[in-house]
Amino acid sequence: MNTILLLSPATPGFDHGLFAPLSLPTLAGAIPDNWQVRIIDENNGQVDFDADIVAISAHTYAIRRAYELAREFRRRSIPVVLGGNHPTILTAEASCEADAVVAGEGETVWPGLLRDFLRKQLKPIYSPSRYSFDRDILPRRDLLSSRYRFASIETVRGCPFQCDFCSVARFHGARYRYKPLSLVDRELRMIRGKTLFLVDDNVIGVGREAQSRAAELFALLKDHGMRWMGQASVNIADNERLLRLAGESGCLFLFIGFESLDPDVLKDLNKGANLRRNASDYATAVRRMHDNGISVMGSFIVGTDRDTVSGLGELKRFIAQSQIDIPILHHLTPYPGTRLYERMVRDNRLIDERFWLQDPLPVFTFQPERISIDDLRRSTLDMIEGFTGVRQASWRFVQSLKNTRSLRIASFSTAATLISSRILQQRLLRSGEGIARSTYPGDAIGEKTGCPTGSQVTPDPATEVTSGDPVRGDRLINPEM
Ligand code: B12
Ligand code: SF4
Repeated sequence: MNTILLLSPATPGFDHGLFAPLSLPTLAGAIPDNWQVRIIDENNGQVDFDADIVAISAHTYAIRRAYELAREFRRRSIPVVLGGNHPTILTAEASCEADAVVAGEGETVWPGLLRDFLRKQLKPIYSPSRYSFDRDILPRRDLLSSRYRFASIETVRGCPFQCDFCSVARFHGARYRYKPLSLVDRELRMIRGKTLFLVDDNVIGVGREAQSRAAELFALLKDHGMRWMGQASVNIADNERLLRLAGESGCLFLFIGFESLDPDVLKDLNKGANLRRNASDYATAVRRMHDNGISVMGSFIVGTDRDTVSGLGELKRFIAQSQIDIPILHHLTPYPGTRLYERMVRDNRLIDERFWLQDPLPVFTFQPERISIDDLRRSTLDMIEGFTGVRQASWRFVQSLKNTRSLRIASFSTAATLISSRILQQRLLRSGEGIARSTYPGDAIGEKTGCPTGSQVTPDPATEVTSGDPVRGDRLINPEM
């Protein structure tokens, strides 16, 4: 029997023991039965070369390591297929490092691709259309190591929002595609353990259909006696009924992208769900989630063109006094496939136009307009010290305990805040050692082979946002069912 190895590259500097990955088990579930399938997540195991063909999954933040591994497999004459977000968007770049690139979702491509492989006729690029969850494909979680703390599950793809920094709508489309609840039910029966990570980008979504689907999903999770964590837009707090159902269904944590306190930044980021909300609305949203026993991971974006040292000081004070259980900071990063990236390339603002080939991945990829990178680094480190200092960490722990009445949740929240803050702190301290330019040998090879050396977005109809109607913030007012 032929063997295919599905491989996820290491992303050092991030924490990986927590959530079981879903990309590889999902692909494994779609591979014909006459193939032996192996999975290696390099974050949780060691790479070996025991395969007839290897398929590597990579987002931008892991692409450098993906290319390194691809070269090693090809050196050993093992054909390489690359897929995932980055190869889909920068297909030409990825095709320099692979025998075949899959640009798009990977469920339906395998019978044809593996037949081509057996005939030694792999095509350079496969562009499957978006998957409509119409087949009986179940993720092969049985092939994963048992070392992950929480199982993951996906129930929907697509997002009608068009946040400037996010590639989800481009990759998965602007319309929701729901996994049938009968399939979700079958997956839930197969999952060992009772605590889940719902990887859906927004567990509530927007519009009546999305919200009645959310209610059905919560009922199913409740029937299974699950506890779960997920991601939602802040408008979940406007819908008391849905919030109550989420709480009753075992929701422990929600990741909420608050992003900014500044309405102009929210407009710049096109953060539809948050427009017309201010700091006091955020505080109300947090309180309502707590009232339903749900703990809040609140994410804020720093390093935008409007940030100043004093603005970041204000954000620090807001977070310090807020009841957010797990505050998280993200530096604005123009990942390929986003409008932000296209603008940064057009305006020639990227410090390194292929920053994803640097090792380690840089925190600072462009110079914001109103704050120097050194000040931004200092202000962020200062905020992190606030989160992790004994006084604030203990105060937040006590608040979490009071708000959620759960020692388990409060302890987990404190640990998660400390771990995520430390990860960013280390990246920031390393980034102070100087802003490196790409050191990857790809550029030299590119010159020899004619592969692209600069940034380019491959226009690919499969990944264009053509369907669906982008959602504007004003449609989110009164989203009651
Ligand atoms: C879950 C998730 C996480 C989890 C990961 C948990 C885990 N163990 O996997 C957590 C919360 C840890 C996380 C963290 C981060 N994430 Co994240 N995350 C996601 C999310 C919401 C879902 C991914 C998922 O599992 N989908 C379900 C699986 C089945 O789909 P899939 O991975 O897309 O795979 C399909 C296709 O891509 C394709 N495919 C994939 N690989 C391959 C390979 C081959 C060979 C083929 C043929 C096909 C193929 O086929 C699959 C089936 O259709 C996505 C958003 C999204 N909707 O994609 C963001 C996303 C992937 N994350 C993103 C980012 C930026 C991050 C962080 C860097 C954020 C940060 N600053 O800390 C960190 C990095 C973490 C790290 N280094 O490990 C970005 C990536 C952008 C980019 N261009 O790289 C995304 C797209 C979100 C966004 N807003 O843009 N993330
Ligand atoms: S709401 Fe915004 S950040 Fe979240 S998936 Fe949709 S476009 Fe991306």
